[in-house]
Amino acid sequence: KTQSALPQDIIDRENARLMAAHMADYEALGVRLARVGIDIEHVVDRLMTLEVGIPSWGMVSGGTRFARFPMPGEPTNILEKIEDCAAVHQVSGLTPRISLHFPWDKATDINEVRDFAHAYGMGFDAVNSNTFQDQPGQRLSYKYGSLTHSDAATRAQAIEHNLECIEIGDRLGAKALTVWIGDGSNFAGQNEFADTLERYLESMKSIYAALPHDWRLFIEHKLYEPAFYATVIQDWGTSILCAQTLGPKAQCLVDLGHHAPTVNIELIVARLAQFGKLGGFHFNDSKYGDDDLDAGSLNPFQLFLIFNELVYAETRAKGQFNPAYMMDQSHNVTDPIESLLNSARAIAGAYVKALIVDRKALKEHQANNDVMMAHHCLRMAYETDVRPALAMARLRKGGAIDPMLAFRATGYRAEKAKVRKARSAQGGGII
Ligand code: LRH
Ligand code: MN
Ligand code: MN
Repeated sequence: KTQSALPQDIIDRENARLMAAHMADYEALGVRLARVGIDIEHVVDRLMTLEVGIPSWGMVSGGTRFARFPMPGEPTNILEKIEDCAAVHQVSGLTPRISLHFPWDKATDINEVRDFAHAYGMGFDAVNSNTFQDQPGQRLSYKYGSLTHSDAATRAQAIEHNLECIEIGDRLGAKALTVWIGDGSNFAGQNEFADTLERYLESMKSIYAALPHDWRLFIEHKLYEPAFYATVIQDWGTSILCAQTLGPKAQCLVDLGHHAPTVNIELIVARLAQFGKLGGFHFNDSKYGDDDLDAGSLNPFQLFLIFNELVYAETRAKGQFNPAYMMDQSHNVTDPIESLLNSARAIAGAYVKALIVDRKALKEHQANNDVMMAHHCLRMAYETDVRPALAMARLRKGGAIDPMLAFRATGYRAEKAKVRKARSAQGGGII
């Protein structure tokens, strides 16, 4: 790594200012955890292995179909997006990879993109294909579907795009392709449920066949939008059936926003993990449906319960457990860098709280059917203030005790506003 996105001396200065208080808090948490038989150093070591990918499409102000409100200094191209991702990683120490989305991130010179990222110490997470929109000059339209389209030539075009994504991803060092399609129907009778799924599997078989040996294929489900009557890959049931049909490299990706409001997502996570089909996550939070709000910003207890399942699944899997953690958020009214820092903190916090659950005691309470004590066991971990452990992990990775304050202190966005062109507010949409 030769480049820094943010001036390190300002981060160091901020850390120095907060150091004495941080050390006192860390020591107090260490004492507290030791009392219940947990070594804080062990927790910090585990946290330091956690890595979460950043969505390239989340680096600019998002929008709804109604409007987009761009902010001064937001990135105008893929290289600037990578630079902003590097800024997030520099202070959080948690986000060393960027997940690209094609053709949105299509660059003429892939090697330049790769080298630019590497210079900042950044790598690449799963690449995403996009057959849910038409691009200028595209031969066949996806209006009535892509991988499941009734027309074979349109399906072939969508397959071809996915193959290109694999090829580009391979050159970047990515190891997975995430496929989310908007295919489905808006009216009863528009198409047959069985026929569209059959065509999906047929298309996905061709994509699966093109995967390099060490790649995975993530199937991302979502219950609705843009198909408002029925979506082809609508839930984890259809997703796991497809993953099982396709083979071992195919796994399910859980985007937290892609479920009906009352659905028990942690239960889905446990089921997928138990059958070796938990491929990864798109972390975010939502109140209604696919709101793409900051992870943990509305429902931190749910995020904790998800990590509680992940920690348990990891102990059961004995080394065979490797979900890809990524974020998928849309930042409509906040600075994307700050929202990603907000989410990084929430994700790391949920993980640490799951790590400090007294699993031995929990098992005993479960065996004794002591419902309240079992629940109490989870609550005690969840209600622990683990911020000093997060700060220590960040510090040891060269990051900031308080990433949000450090980032603000650098004045990064204002600096970028002087040199980056203002982007157009025209049009809604997610990009
Ligand atoms: C679909 C989705 C999927 C897309 C992204 C832009 O709602 O979550 O992951 O690729 O949004
Ligand atoms: Mn997603
Ligand atoms: Mn989504």
